[in-house]
Amino acid sequence: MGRLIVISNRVSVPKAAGAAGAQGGLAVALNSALREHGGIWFGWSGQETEEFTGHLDMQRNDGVTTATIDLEPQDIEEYYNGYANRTLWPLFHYRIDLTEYDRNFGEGYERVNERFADSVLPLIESDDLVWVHDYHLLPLGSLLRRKGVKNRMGLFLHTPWPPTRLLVSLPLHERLVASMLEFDVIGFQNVEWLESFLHYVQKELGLTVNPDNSIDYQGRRVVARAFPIGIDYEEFVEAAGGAEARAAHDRLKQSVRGRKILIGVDRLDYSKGLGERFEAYGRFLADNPELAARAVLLQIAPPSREDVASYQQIREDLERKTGHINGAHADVAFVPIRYVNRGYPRDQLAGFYRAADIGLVTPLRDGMNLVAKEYVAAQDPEDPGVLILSQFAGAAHQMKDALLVNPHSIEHVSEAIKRALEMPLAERRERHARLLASVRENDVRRWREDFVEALFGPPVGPPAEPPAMPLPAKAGNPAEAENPAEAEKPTEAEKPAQDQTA
Ligand code: GDG
Repeated sequence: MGRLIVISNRVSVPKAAGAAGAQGGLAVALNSALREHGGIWFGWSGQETEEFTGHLDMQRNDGVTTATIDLEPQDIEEYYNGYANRTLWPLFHYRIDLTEYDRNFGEGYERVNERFADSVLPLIESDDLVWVHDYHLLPLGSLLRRKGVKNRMGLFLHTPWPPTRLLVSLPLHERLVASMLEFDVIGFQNVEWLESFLHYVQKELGLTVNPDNSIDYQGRRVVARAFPIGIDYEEFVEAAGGAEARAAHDRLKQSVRGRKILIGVDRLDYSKGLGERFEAYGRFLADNPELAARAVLLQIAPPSREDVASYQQIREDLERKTGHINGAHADVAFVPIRYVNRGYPRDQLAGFYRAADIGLVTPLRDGMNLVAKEYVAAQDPEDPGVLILSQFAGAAHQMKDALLVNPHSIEHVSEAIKRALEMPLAERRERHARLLASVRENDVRRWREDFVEALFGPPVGPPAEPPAMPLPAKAGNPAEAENPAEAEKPTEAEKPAQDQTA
């Protein structure tokens, strides 16, 4: 198997020993894949340069080679803040009301993808596998093909894929999606997004989808499949049992003085449904005065994408809602919502999760949502908390033992909070045990192994040792399979997704 070339918008450089565990699960998984296969992680440094030079900053840390480029201000504005985060992100999260269609954004997006292609091209060797991540880089495969790259290339989309009726509102949508078909493997978080993609390909591009969900396009076969992402289970369970997590757990528990704890942990993003969540909590407080003073909602929401206006808007909106609810329900010695606009180290986060009686994960739309999985992994199996999960998170496909809610219905979420607070221990344990088994089994290692295996592709070529005597022709004898349909049968790796949920 060749080396891996991982390409994503940003690169997570492995920290020196001692800061281990500071990275998120995805970075840890990709770094361990890179250590195993060898290779390079390429992307934007996050730094700005006055004029784009294409200079590659190559570094080797902790067994992983990274290569980064700086971008110029116009690139960042049009590609990152523009097309990626003001056009594709809202559109892919079904928010066409927030989607901005600006021709400059589209041009900036293509220009930066071209810059990515030119910069990474000299790093790719003939039998490398190229693994591209996310909505920032959808046309990258086709640009690399145009520059002569013949390698196996895959794309994994971390976000949802929108329904065709929404996607067609994007100018030049056909061109964008057709460019994706230059990848050999296209991965989605679950079968729902996969089916939306296949629907689009048939309806708008007029292509035929084979029974194994592959698509034949310009003489090549593209495999589309669901690869549900998971967390680094072992690492997270270990973190939750460590000293730092225990200290964070005890600190939080002491501070609430016997009250029940609800926890939310989300990047400050409109897709995460924070406003609706706060309203639902306000409704819960109003409808259940006897329980209201016995619970606290801790919402951790580190700011993100602060240069984009809709993100400034959500911040103001949440501050107003928190003030309103706290004003109505607080007491001299008690505040019902603790809204914290900052991030915490992973180990502390694990301790907070473990201290919480309810994990409140209510995005309006989410590719997967790893917080739901982290919450489950951090619980004490003898006395676990209850996960309340949006039916619109990709994770809901796998986590049917959570209390699944419609995050748009403040009544539904409010009732789920009451039900979770009153849930008997036996039911909590049963639900948690099933959720934990699924989180453990479908972890990030499995995700990346499945993807890399699919990317590696079906075995090719004749058997190394041809039989000495020709065997009599017989149906089903692979050595004799002259029927191309027989030879083209999908391998296990190519078969349609076994989204654990289905
Ligand atoms: C995208 C897709 C998909 C959050 N606050 C802190 C902190 N976090 C960590 C969480 C979790 C991660 O950030 C968030 O992951 P999510 O999956 O919830 O969401 P996105 O950032 O939107 O990620 C999503 C994911 O990609 C993977 O494919 O699941 O659907 O949108 O790991 O723990 N980490 C630390 N401190 C914080 O305060 N250390």
